[in-house]
Amino acid sequence: MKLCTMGLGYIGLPTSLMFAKHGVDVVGVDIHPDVITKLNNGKLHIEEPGLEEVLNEVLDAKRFRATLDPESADVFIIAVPTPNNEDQHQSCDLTYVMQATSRILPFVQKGNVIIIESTIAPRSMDDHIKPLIEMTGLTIGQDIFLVHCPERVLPGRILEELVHNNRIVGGITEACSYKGSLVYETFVKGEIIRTDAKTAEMSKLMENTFRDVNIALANELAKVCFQLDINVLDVISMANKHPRVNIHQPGPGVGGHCLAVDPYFIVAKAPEEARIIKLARDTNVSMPYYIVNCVRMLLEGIRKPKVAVFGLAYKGNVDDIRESPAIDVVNILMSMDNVEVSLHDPHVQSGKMPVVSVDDAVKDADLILVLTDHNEFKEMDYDKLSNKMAHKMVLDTRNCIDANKHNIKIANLGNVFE
Ligand code: SAJ
Repeated sequence: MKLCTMGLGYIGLPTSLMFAKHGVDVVGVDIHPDVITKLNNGKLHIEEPGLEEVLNEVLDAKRFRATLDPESADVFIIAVPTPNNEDQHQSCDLTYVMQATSRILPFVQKGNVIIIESTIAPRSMDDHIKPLIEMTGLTIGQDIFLVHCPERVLPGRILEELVHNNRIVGGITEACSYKGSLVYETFVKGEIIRTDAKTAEMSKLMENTFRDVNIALANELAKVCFQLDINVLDVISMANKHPRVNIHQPGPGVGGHCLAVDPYFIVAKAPEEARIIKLARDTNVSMPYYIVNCVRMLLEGIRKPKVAVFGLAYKGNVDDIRESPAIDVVNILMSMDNVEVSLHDPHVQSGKMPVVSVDDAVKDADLILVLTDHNEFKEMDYDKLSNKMAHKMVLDTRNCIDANKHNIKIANLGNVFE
């Protein structure tokens, strides 16, 4: 089998490499020449545990190569970004998916399977992608097979989840679903569930929406508890002792290219009905302002305070800063008069943001503000670090540091003003 993947980002690359590892001849296509050069030289442009080893393994076996242009294959996978449009409800921008799909059309032949893995708004397959493919003159379900198989892997655990997660294969026809499922049987050990395209689209969106709404509930609870002088983290751990309750963790907000983006695709399609989903988004978007307010209160009375921000990535142990709430917090802090801000993130390369070493970041700082739960931050000796600070204050917005291990107070969202 030969596979041609369009898009070599956080999803397209690991997926391509996994197919190659399991004997498929893979050509990966990306529009960025520097990405192509790096990958063909065995170097990654993204951070993901274990991935570079697999890249080198499949390069050595000559099962994978990266290139700028698509070519004929048995199976095509489209894994390009679907950002939000800048319209009222932030609907799904299908531009990249349509462009990538158009680019493979000259190479599509009878018998091919075309798979859309990008997350897309409900009905995108039926209303937009199907008509585009039909321009080839080939009959879907007979000559070629079109499916939506949404990716569901968790950054940081992609290699494991690619193999073990269940997969939803939503075909335009039943024959499409069947052909699509055969492709994933190459390496997927989880259940491969066949359905239609629109059910697959909506299921994927609701998975991320479910999580976003639950995090919003935790964030709302944090605000309510703050008003009432109750420790939100204690409340969550008590309530979660109930066998059917699982309140999520409050924090500086929700980031990444999934949870902070996908729920809007549903809202945009049914704004009158999708009210809880929209409110949850608004709550999560408000969290950076809430955090800055906490910071402002902690720094009250200090004439020209310095805040050392620990963590820019949207979550722990990844280098991805897309939609990161930490970036929003930093931007608000930087817009404030008289506040100096230093940035430290061991996973984010300088260039994307002006990050500095831990020592430079904390020197003369009044507050360490932990915004990302990287392992490095959990293991630091804050007593030692605080000796370099003007004031010994730490606010751990992710509740990731063991406060009992330190003499200085490590505040979190539950006890920030105790
Ligand atoms: N977060 C909280 N509180 C929590 C849990 C998470 O504030 O209790 C924050 C994180 O810090 C982060 C954001 O939410 O900023 C999202 O992180 P995440 O780990 O929940 O999810 P992602 O965006 O890395 O990956 C999600 C996953 N979806 C679900 O778990 C339902 C993954 O399986 C999907 O494949 C991925 O989206 C995707 O690509 O759609």
